Amino acid sequence: MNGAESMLQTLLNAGVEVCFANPGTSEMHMVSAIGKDQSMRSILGLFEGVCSGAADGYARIAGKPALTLLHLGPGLSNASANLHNAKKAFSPVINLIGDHATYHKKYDAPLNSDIEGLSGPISHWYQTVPTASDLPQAAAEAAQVARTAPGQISTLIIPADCAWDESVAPVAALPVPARASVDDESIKTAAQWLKSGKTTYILMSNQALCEEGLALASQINNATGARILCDTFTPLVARGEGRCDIERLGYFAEQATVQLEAAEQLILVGTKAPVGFFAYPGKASEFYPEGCSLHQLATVEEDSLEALSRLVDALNATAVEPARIQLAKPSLSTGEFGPEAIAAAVGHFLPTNAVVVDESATSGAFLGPMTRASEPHDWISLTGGSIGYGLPVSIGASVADGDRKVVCLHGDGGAMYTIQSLWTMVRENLDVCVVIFANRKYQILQVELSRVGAQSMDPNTLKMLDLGNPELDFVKIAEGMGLEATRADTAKAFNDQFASAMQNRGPRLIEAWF
Ligand SMILES: Cc1ncc(C[n+]2csc(CCOP(=O)(O)OP(=O)(O)O)c2C)c(N)n1
Repeated sequence: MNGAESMLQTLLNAGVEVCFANPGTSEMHMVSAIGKDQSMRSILGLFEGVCSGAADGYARIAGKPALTLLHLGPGLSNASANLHNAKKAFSPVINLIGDHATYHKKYDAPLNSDIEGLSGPISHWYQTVPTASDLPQAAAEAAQVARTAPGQISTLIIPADCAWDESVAPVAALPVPARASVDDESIKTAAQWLKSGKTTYILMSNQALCEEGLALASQINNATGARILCDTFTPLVARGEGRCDIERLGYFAEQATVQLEAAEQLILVGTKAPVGFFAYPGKASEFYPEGCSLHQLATVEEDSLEALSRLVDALNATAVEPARIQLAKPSLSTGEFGPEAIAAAVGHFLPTNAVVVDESATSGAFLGPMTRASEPHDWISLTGGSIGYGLPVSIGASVADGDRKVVCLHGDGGAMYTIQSLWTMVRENLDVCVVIFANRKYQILQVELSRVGAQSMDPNTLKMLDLGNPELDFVKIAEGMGLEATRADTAKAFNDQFASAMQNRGPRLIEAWF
């Protein structure tokens, strides 16, 4: 067995099943090993940011890592923005980065670069393999690190000769450490705070936002009156019928500070203290009021679910009923066409167990309330603020579970970053419906321009925030990649097109033109 073959078998042993690839010459032995073996599903992305975003989406739904297969430093660089988003989502990902053969490095050939230097910022762990015989063990460690809670990114740099040289036998899966339990003191403090009579809020994210975590939080809310909130941007939240409601912290400081202004005590579960997405001149960075005490019930690495369950016990609230959402779909709009009408249709037609990937940006204001009591679904958000994640993440989510309808709600500006994702959706026949909010501008930046105090209505300034000249035609763009696409510019047209997309399987795109 050569290094690539033994590495592949090692990764299969560790339960890794999918590879999102954009390879080059230095990865040919890995491509060949994957192709010959056929146990690993390999999916071509036409840009490395598609591969890394897809691996993120896959991890969020499958709860385990996929591979990216990338071409040296430039390939990794192209993948980095969506690896950043994945890292902020605590998505497990294993990057395989090909490099020049060990003996070729010294010539500093054109593609030579500091791959380790590029790996550090987007990885929890990276390693350059020294020989083919070291590759299987390194691959097993990469899988182990990726699967270690809360989910990590490992980057394995593989010189070409380490892939093609004779290697040793594949390595069995290494044990993955269990999530750490929080100590008793942490539970005791939280219980005391909740019984203290002071106004106490609980802010949750990550693992705590699964169906079970939300139900435990609802029990705590019912037993103590504590207000429960979640971060603005969260990897995945269980929503809709039968799930328990959670209030999302607003994006703008004006919203979030008002939501938290009465808090005397803030308990954090699987997240950090809430701060602004950006600083604004003269405004505080912290969203919580001055003098508010903070208690970290569970860090993101620790077992939030177990901590919440022990807290429910400590509050004697195990018999308290969580408040579960009753199905109540919004009525369809027939009036003015825009984000509100679109949100109503999404909430109305969303099928059971759908995955919603949200990069709707400013067009998403109505989506939360309109889908609150829809069919049960999972909601995925942009955790790292690097736009262009939605289309690739939708690929990965659909690959992770092909039985679930994926609905990707995307701003037109963000969509152009990784638009070649549409091609992979068609090629893999993924059940993804993409809705493009075609407002033909960087609307959020037009808002931010005045919020940061940089007021300028100069046409040259506004030109940098406008997408209207020339106009993007997403129907033609999609059709150019073989994707069935339509434009809707009335509520009626959108309702009909979205209903049909929800009833039929397979990839399609609706350009919502308003
Ligand atoms: C990688 C990256 N580049 C640039 C930005 C800055 N940025 C934030 S939102 C945005 C425009 C989003 O436009 P669109 O998706 O059309 O949504 P809209 O603001 O119109 O609602 C840009 C360029 C970013 N967040 N990430």
